[in-house]
Amino acid sequence: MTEHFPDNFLWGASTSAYQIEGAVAEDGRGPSIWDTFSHQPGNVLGDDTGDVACDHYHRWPEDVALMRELGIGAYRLSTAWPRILPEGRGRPNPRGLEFYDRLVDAVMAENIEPWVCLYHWDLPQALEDRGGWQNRDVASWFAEYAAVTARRLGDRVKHWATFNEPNAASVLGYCEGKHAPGIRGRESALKAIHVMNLAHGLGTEAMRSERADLMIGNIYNFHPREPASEREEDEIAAIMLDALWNRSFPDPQIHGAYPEPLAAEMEALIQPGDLDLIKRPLDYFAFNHYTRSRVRRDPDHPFEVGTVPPEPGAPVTEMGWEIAPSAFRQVLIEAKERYAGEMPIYVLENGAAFPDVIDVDGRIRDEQRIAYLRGYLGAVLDAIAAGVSVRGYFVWSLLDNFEWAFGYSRRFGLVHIDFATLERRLKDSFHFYAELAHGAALERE
Ligand code: IFM
Repeated sequence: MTEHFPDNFLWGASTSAYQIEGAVAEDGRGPSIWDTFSHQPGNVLGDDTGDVACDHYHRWPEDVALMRELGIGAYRLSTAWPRILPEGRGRPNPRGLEFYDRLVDAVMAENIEPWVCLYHWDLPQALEDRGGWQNRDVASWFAEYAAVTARRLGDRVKHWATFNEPNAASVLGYCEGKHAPGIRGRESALKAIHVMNLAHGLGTEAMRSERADLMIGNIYNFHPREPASEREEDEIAAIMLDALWNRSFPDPQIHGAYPEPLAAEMEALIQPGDLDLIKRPLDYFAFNHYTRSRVRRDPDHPFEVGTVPPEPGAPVTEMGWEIAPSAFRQVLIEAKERYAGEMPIYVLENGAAFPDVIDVDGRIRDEQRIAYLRGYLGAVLDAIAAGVSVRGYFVWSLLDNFEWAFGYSRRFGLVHIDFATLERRLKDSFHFYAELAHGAALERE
């Protein structure tokens, strides 16, 4: 069976600054928490760092040409806060702003709409030294950064996101210590969640004061969490992890309240007026989705939550993430019912890591990635048929890149990167996606 996506469906691809740019000490960029974290031995697989990454900072013309060939209508990038404000605040770095200026112009010259996300996890180290996301002042400094960036690019960039997956940045970075800045704790996590929520609200207002015509959102991550057993302790853990991971940002930002299992503890951090600041009208509803998981009580975790591997025999990606397109359809339906209402919905990341092999003829036959995309795009069509107004889908990712604590060992790209030579090579999934972006119907199984 083949099925077409609606006319005007937006096909996109996403990346983020630290994962692709490299050039970490060039043109006045300051260090970020990921520079510090990745240079501490043992934090990242193979002790990989983002020092060079895909060298996109120098090779962006080649990458923009790839975008044109892919046929996408939109490209989502993130700006690096430490490139624009090396100290996190104060005087902007003209060379940092010029880089994004040139990139935005080049993308637009190919009739591709740039979507800009302000925070994809690379907090300036100078601000971490002042308490990072546990310090309320960082929310105001984020708003200054948002204003500077919107002032410079807002004449051309219309779609903005304050944060990408603030849940991952706060939970992995300030609760589990698996990501920068490597902090573990319950109070640190709650503080980071609240300060990031404040930053979203203040940043949104700051951008609106710069220009009234911007479309502003936040990019959540939805990952269904089911109890691993019928034991009460696992059911409680699943409710807690659902609140922490799926709801701690959209609930206050859209409904003005923290979800139940966190609300009482959050009281201590909330100052008068905070929830009004956080709840700002959004112009579109965006989220990322990859998988679902099963939850059990883990007494060693700051929130006593943990996950268990998928059922034996369930299909998984190289991340060990279950491949379950039906869960994606359900997530899209719930996103509309619980949060988006009449707002247009965009999936701003979805994709899969698999061990790619370059065949002797030079081709990368990444059938597993194509099958994953086929299944998940089918779920998008099913959700549209069920009345969910999904307006666009952005694949993660355009390029293989620095996959955080996994370094370069996990490849999500449609374009293969040889990290020794930085040569770009199109995978079969690139051609699959290009056909869809050029208007082909999706062949469904
Ligand atoms: O690579 C990440 C990205 O930075 C945020 N969302 C999930 C992706 C895959 O893990």
